[in-house]
Amino acid sequence: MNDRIQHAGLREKRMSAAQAAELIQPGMTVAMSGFTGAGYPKALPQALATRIENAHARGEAFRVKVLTGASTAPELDGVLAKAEGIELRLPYQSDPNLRDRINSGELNYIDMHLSHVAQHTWFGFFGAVDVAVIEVTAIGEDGHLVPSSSVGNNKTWLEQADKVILEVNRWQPSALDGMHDVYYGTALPPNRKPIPLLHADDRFGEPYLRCDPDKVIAVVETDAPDRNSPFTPPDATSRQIAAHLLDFFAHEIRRGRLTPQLLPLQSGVGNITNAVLAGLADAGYRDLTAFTEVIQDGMLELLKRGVVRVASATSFSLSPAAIDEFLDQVDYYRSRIVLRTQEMSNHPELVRRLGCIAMNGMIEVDIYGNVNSTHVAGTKIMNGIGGSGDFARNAYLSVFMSPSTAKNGAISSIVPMASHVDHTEHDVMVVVTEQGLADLRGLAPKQRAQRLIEVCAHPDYRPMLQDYFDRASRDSYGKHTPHLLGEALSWHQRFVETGTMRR
Ligand code: 0RQ
Repeated sequence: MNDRIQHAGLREKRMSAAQAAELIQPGMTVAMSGFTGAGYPKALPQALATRIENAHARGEAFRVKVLTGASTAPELDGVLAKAEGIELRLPYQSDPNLRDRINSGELNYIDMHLSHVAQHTWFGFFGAVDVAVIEVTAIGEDGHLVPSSSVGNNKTWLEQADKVILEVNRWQPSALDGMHDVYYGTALPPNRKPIPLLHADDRFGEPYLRCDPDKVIAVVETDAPDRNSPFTPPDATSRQIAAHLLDFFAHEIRRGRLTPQLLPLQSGVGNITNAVLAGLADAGYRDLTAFTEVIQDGMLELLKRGVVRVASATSFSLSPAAIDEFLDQVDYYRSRIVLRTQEMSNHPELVRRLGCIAMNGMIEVDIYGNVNSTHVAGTKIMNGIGGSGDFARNAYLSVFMSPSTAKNGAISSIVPMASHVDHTEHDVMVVVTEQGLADLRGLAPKQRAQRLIEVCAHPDYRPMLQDYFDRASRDSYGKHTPHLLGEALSWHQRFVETGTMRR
């Protein structure tokens, strides 16, 4: 392992995860690496969970505040949630155990824009960061850190934390060296300067993370894989949604509003976006660019085929087969992939400058175009807003996609009033379901409602939505954005009470 830890002083700080976990005390704010199941610490959180469980068994209180880049894995969020060891969590999660505990009210969860996390930490909004726990691929002789499969907020965590625990993960390919671009030119207002990025693949930072070796209190060696799940082929509904979106792109090219190279793509994670990416390849697109958060198997495939020329992201979340492919052609991919801090990958200034095409999933949209990405029935968190808001508000085109129903048709994804709003009507340009694509640009609220009902709603719910809209248009207190206030959320109430939105 010494080839991975070249700094002599840091080699001396090696210890077991259990020993390192002893250095974390109740109530501490612990900032961890990790973004979409990539680059999270593998050993320390499990050892910390054991320490917490032992403390609880002795009747002692022990919880910590956990800050990350985005979602992690069972070995981090899962074990700490099960140990009842989390007091506060931010900014994004997707772990079933943690989700249940958040929804049972056991802990506080702050769901926030991913681009905001670093700056809010610098502004002091979360208080002091006691310990950073950061996975790296290697430590250089001068103490520089080769990041692992995600960069996330690691730059900020390393700078802001009082103490640092490093996990050096031998499983992470040393070929990652050179793929990262960590920008150290950020400043606090009012001293900020323009960020020098003009193209998706511009490099304007450093390949390594800086770290003061004196702050490092432990170095833990690991050899464990990321939470990489195999790629599932898109289902029929996803393929229909993708087909509508591809028709729309072709239409926009014909109208001269897009070129055949489109604009830098941001795509969320999941089945639908995978289908869109696959569809782009099949439709013959070439030389596209991606300015996004996560590079998954689908994006790697597009890079391989030349459909996408370059991709910028903050996380590299691949299945085992895709990792083999990456290692096989590592020089090819290294020249085409840039991994940045999430502060940069999701930066509103850059998204606006590049004119990204943002494509994200949603839970529901209301007839006026307000999108709920996070809360089922307005109260139960699914994952979080993630980066969708960073991109949607600033994109050239912001697209939200979902099947028109959920839970075998018991829920309509088009509702009279969104039960929680993550993206307001002002940030939502295009809505796609398997039924069709509604282009809401240039439409006033009542026009948007009619379009969404006609084009996107499932036929089973379309008459109910039309009936609501017609009565609201007649009886609403105000007629600009007509609503029947006593009825607007009744669909959700009916679902909570009966398990279906159907009457
Ligand atoms: O739940 O698995 O229990 O059945 O939500 O839904 O249809 O599989 O779609 O995986 O794309 O997720 C909005 C959650 C969609 C996701 C959301 C239930 C549905 C299922 C998943 P089950 P699908 P997806 C980049 C950008 C916010 C973050 C974001 C998301 C589960 O896209 O988290 O965009 N987005 N980040 O049954 C009740 C509804 C529902 C519903 C779906 N109306 N009511 N349940 N579901 N619609 C990534 C990052 O930022 C890191």
